[in-house]
Amino acid sequence: RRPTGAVVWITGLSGAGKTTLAQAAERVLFERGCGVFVLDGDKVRHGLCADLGFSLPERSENIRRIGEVARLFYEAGQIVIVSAISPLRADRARARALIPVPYFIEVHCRCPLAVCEARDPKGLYRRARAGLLPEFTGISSPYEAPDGPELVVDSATTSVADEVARLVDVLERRGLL
Ligand code: GGZ
Repeated sequence: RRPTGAVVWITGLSGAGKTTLAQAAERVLFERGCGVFVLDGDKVRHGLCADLGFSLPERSENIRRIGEVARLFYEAGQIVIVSAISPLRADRARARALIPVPYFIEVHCRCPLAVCEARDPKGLYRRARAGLLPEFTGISSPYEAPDGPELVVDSATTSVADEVARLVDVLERRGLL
């Protein structure tokens, strides 16, 4: 197989299922023999971006760094799956601009705020509603949904397996697999 890099950029609210989709897609692509790797916002914030908080300028810098790392791995022929809230359109556009067409695939992992809030696996929404967590996305900090993402998955009504199948389909149609 000719190694073809790509960047799959998954954006969405906290608790929308970005990490779940990223990890499931990683497994499927790995089984198909792809060089694939997940860049997760939450994880990157423990190392590369440990100096950054959640103000909008700090989120922009977080996304800038993730975009640059994604570009390096893309150039090395890897399929990079980014999973980060990346709430601002302009920041995602800047990440997209680093990667040639058609190798950047934006995926909106869509889920109603109420569903994310009901899931609340880490209790972050509860803390945000209580005013204990400032600048929380969807509550007290903006989320700008993508205008023309390559793929939209509705995680409240779609199984993870179906989400992955749809992503694989997009990659195949672009000749990336
Ligand atoms: C949003 C926050 C916040 C605030 C902590 N707002 O769902 P999680 O918990 O496991 O992942 C979220 C993660 C967001 O990091 P990102 O790097 O993806 O954000 S961004 O792209 O906006 O830079 C969430 C947790 O950190 N978290 N505080 N205030 N999410």
